[in-house]
Amino acid sequence: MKWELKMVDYKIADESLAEKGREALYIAEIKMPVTAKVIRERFSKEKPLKGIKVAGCLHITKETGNLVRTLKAGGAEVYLCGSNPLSTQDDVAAALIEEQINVFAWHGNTTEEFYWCIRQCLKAKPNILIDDGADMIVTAHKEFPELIESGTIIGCQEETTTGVKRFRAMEKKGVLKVPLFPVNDARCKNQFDNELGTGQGVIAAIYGMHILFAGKTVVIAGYGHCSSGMALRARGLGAHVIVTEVDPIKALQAKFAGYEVMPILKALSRADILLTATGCKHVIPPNPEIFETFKDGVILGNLGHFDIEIPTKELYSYAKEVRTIRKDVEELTFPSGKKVYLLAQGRLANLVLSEGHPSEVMDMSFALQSLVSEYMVKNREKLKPGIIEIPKEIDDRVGLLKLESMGVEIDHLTEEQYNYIHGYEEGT
Ligand code: RBV
Repeated sequence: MKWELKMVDYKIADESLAEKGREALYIAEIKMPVTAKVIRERFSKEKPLKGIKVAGCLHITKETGNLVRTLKAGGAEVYLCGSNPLSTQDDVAAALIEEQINVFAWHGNTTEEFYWCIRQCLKAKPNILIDDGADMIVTAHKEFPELIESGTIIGCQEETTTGVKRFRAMEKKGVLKVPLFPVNDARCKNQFDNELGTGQGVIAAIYGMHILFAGKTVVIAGYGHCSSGMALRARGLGAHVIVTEVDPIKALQAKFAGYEVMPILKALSRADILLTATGCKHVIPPNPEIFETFKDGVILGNLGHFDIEIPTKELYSYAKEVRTIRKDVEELTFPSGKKVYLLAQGRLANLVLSEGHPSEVMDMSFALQSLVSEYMVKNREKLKPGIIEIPKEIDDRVGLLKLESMGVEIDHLTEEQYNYIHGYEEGT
C-alpha cells in the first residue's frame, strides 16, 4: 500500500478518513448509473482519455469523486483541487488518494492555500481543465500562459453559472485563450442540477437551525434556475415566499407562479429566512442602517457560487459579537441587540451545510463532463479558443441514458414526422 501511495502527489487533511470516504463514494455510485456505470464501463474498455492529464477544480464531494473515478477509468491521470474552501469533504479526499487521484484540498483552507492547491494542479501540466467558478482557468491564463501557448491545454469545461458568466466576459474582451465548453448551459445540467439541486438547497437552511419552514416568510433573491427551484421547495414546505429580481421577465415569471415580488429593501424586513442565488454581489446592500431593518432572528443563507451576495465582511464588522453556535452557523449580535444567523459564512450553504446536490442530478452534470472530455480529445485538432456550446448530441445522449437508467421509455419521430417538423411546406 505504502509504495502505491507514493505514486500520487497530494495534500489533504487526514488520510485516516479514507474508510468513511469510501462509504460516501459508494452511496453516490449506486445513485449515479450513467456516470459511474454506463460511461465508466465503456471508458474502462475503450480508454478514450489514455495519456491525458485532467485537472479538476471542483467541490470535492462523493459525486465529484465518482466523476474523477470515471475519468481515471478512461485512462486519464487526474489532479483535483477544491473550488470552494468550505465545500471539501475530507473523507472523500482521503478515499480518492487510495485510488491514485492526486488531490490537493482540505476543508477550511485559506485563500492563499486555495490558490496553492490550484497551482499544484496546474504544475502537473494538465491537458483538460474542469472548473467550477473559473478560478483555475483564470489562474492558468494569469500564471501559466505557457500551458496555453504551447497547446498543452486542449480544452476546458466550466461547471457553474457564475463561471460561465466570467468566461463570457473574458471572451467579449478578447482575453479568453482556450476552447471553453460551458457545461452549465447544457439542458441536462441547468434544468436539473441547478433547479432541483439548488432547489433542494433550502434543506441547508433547515439543517442550519433546524427550523420549521411552514408559516415562515422566505425571501428568495433571484428567480433564475437555482432560485426558482428554491422558491418552489420553500412553498412546498408551507412557507410564504417573496421573490426579488432585477430582470423584468424573470420577475413576471415569479409573479405568475404565484409569488409576491418586490424590491429587496421592502422584502428584508419581512424575511424570517433570506436565501440568495443571484450570482451578483451585495444583494443585501452593505449598509448597517439596512442591516437594522432585518427581523430579529433572521436566517441568512447564500447558495450562489461566491460569498459576496450577502455582505459578510460588513456584517461581521458591524456585529458586536460573532458566535459559532453550531458547525457552520454563526450568531451575529448587532449593537442594538438584534441577532441574525449566518449560514456557512455566506458561502454556498447547499454545499457546506448539506452534502451538495444529490447524486441523482449530479449524475447528469458529470456524465456531460465525462463525454465532453472524450469529445475534446477526439476533436483536439479542431478546437479553437473561445466558447464552444455543448454539442446537442451529447446533451441528448446523457438525457437518453438517464431515462434508460430509470426504466423510462419515450417516443421517437417517424421519418414522416421528422420531415414535417423540419420542413415548412405543409400548412393550413
Ligand atoms: N455542485 N456539485 C455538487 N454534489 O458534487 N453539488 C453542487 C456535488 C455544483 C453544481 O453543479 C453547481 O453548479 C456548483 O456546484 C456551484 O458551485
